[in-house]
Amino acid sequence: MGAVTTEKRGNIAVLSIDNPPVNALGAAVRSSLAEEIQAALDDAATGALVITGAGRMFSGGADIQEFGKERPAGVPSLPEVITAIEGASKPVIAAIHGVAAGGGLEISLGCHWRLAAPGARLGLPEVTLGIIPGAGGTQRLPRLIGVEAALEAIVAGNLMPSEKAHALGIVDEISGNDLVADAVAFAEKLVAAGTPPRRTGELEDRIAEARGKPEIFEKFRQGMARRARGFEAPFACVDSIEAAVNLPFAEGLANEREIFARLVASDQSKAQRHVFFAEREVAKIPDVPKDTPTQPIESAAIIGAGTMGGGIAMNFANVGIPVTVIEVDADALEKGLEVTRKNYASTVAKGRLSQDDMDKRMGLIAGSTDYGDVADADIVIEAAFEDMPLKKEIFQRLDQTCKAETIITSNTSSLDIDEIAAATGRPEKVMGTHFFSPANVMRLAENVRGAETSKDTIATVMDLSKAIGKVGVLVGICDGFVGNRMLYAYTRQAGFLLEEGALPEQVDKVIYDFGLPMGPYAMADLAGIDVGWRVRQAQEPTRPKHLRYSDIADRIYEMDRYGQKTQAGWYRYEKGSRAPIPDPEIEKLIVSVSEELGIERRAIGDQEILERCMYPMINEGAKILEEGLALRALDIDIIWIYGFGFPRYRGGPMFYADLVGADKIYDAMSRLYDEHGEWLKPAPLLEKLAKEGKGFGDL
Ligand code: 3H9
Repeated sequence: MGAVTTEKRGNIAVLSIDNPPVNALGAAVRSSLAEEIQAALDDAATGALVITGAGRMFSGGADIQEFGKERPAGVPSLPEVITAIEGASKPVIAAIHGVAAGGGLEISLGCHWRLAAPGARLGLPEVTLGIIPGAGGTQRLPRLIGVEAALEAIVAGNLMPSEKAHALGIVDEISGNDLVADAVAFAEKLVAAGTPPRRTGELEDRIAEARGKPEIFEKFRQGMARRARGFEAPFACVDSIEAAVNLPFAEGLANEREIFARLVASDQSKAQRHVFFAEREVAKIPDVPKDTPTQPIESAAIIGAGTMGGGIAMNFANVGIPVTVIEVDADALEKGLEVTRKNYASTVAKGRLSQDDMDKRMGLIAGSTDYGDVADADIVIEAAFEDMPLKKEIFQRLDQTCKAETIITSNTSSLDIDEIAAATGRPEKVMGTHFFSPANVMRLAENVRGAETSKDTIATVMDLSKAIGKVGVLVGICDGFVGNRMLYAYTRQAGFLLEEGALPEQVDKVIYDFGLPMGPYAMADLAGIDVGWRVRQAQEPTRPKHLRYSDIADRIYEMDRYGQKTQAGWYRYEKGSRAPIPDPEIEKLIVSVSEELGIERRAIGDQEILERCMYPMINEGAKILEEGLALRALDIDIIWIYGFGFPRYRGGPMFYADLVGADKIYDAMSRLYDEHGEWLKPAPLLEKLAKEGKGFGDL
C-alpha cells in the first residue's frame, strides 16, 4: 500500500495521505500522491477529487528531515505535485482536520476549494524553520486573503483556527459534522453543476489591491525591523509576497523557489531546524522512558509570594490548576497577591486577557499563612530566599505536613538540592524546579534531578512543565545549574573587558547585535545590581582564590546604584523610562579601576568582545557536558534560548559553537588562556572535539 490511498465514494475519489505521525510530505508521499491524482484524473468514472489526511491531521508539511538531502531520482518535488493539483481538469477539494501546516496548507491552497473541521489549525510556520513557504504559499495565500493578512500570517508563522481561516477566506466552508462526507457532498454538487476548477493562481483581485503600493511592504518591514533583527527569513517572506503582487504567477513561484533554496541551505535555517528537533528532544530522558508512571497534578502550592512565587503561581492558575500561596504573615501575603493582581490587570489593559478570565484566574489563587492549607497539594514549590538553613526548615515542615504523595520542589537557583532533600523523609519526591524571571513570562524551567529523585517524580515534573506552558529541561546539581553557571562565565569576561578598555555600552551593543535581547550590563540593571551582588557574596566562600573577577559591579552596588529600580546602575535612566543612558560617572569609575590595576586601557574590537563573551560561555558548557550535568548539548541550547533569549536563528550556544568550529574556539580559548589565564582554561572536551574535528552535535 502506498503512502496515499484512494477510496471511491460514488463518482468522487477520496485520497488520504497516510504517513504517521504527522503526514509529513516526504518522497514516498509525494510520489504516491502524484500517482493517485493522475489515476483519478485518468478515471472517466471520477468526477472530482477530495484530498484528506489519515489519522490525526491533514499534514504537518514537508518532511523537515529531508532538507539538505538530495531528492531521489524520479520523485516529484512538492511544488510539482501542487502544480499538478491546481492544473487538474476536475475539481479538487481539500478536507482539512487536525493540522494543515506549511506544505500541508500549500497542498490545500493548490486545491480548488477547502473545507475544514471546526477547531482544525492552519498556517505557514516555515519562517520558524528559517525558510519561506516554498511550495507556492507566498504566492497563493495573498491571492486568497489579500496582501496585508498574508504578510501577518506568513511572517508570524502561527497556526490559526479554522474559524479564523474561514473568516479570512482561506477556508470555504467549516464542516458541520463528518468532514469527508461533507467534502464529498460538496464535490458532488460541483460535478452536478459542471462547475469548472477555481484555480488560486489565477485569482487576481486581492493582489491587484496592493499593486504599485511599495509603501505597504516598506511599512511592514519597518514594523518588524526591531523584533526580527538579524533574522533573514521574515524579511525574505515579505520579499516573496511583494513579488507575488508584482510578477506574473509563474515568475512569482520561480522567485519563491529560488529564495527557498537559498534559505534552506543557510546556517540560520539549520539552526532553526536544530531548535525544532531540540525542543522535542529535551522531553526525552534516556533512563526515564515515556511509559514511566506519573502522578496527576490537580492542585499546587507555592511557598513564598515574592516576585518568583507570585509568577510561578500564575502559571498554574493560567491553566486552571488551583494553587495556594503561603507567606509568613498577612501583610507579605497581601502585598504578593496585589502584585499578581496588577500583573494580570496589565495584561487585561493591553487587551490580551478578558476581565472575566482574569477573575477566574485570580479565583484559583488562594493565599494563606498556614502550612496546614498545603497538606493535600499534589505539588509544593518552595520559592523562599536563597538561604540553606531556611530552605531546610521549610522542607522539614512540608515533609511533616503534606500527604505522602506530595512532590516537593525548590525554586533555588544555586543551592544543593540533595542537601535540601536530606531534610525530608522523602528525598525521592524532591527535586529542583528552577524558573526564570519573570516566572509568568519566561518559558524555561530547569528541572534539577537530585541523587535520590525517583524516575516517577522526574516524569511527573517534566510533564507538569509542559502542562503549565513551560519547556522543562532536566539538569544536574552544580552551582548555578546550567544556565546561570554559563552566564557567570560570560559576565565575568564582560567585566574584564571593561577593565582592559571597553565600556558597558560597547559590550552591550555587540551582544545585542549578535541577537540577544540585551547585553550583560543592561541585563544587570534590569535584574538588579543588588541581586548580582548577593549571588557573588554567596559564591565567595567557594571561589578558588586565584580566580579573580572584576569588582566594578560591587563598587556600583556600594554606590547604592541597583539598576533600573533606582534609575541608576551601569547606566542612568530617566524617570519612567527603561532606556539606558551611558553615564560619565560610570566611565570615570571604570577608568579609575583600570588605573588602580595598572592596566593600560586599549581599544577593544567588537570581534574580540564577542569571542571573549561567547567562547568562555561555550567552554563552560563543554565542562557541564563533561560533568554530565546536562544530558546533551541540545539541552544547553534550549536553556539559553528559553531562559536568556539567545537567538533561535543561531541555534543556541553549543550549536553556534559547531558552526564556528570547535577547533577555532579551542584555538581562541588557548590564546586567551595564555594571555589572560585565570578563568579561561580550555575544557578537555573542547580540546578533544577540536583535535578529532568533531562538534558538540556529534556527541
Ligand atoms: C515546509 O512545509 C516547506 C514547504 O513550504 C516547502 C517545501 C518544498 N517533518 O510536534 P509533534 C515529527 S516546512 C518531519 O510532537 P504534535 C516531530 O519531530 C514544514 N518530522 O506532534 C516528532 O518526532 P518525534 C512546515 C516532523 O502533534 C513527531 O513528528 N511545517 C514534522 O504535537 C511528532 O511531532 C512545520 O513547520 C515535519 N514537518 O504537533 C510544522 N513535524 O516523535 C512542524 C513533526 O520523533 N510540525 N515532525 O519527536 C509541527 O509544528 C507539529 O509537529 C504539528 C503536530 C503541529 C504538526
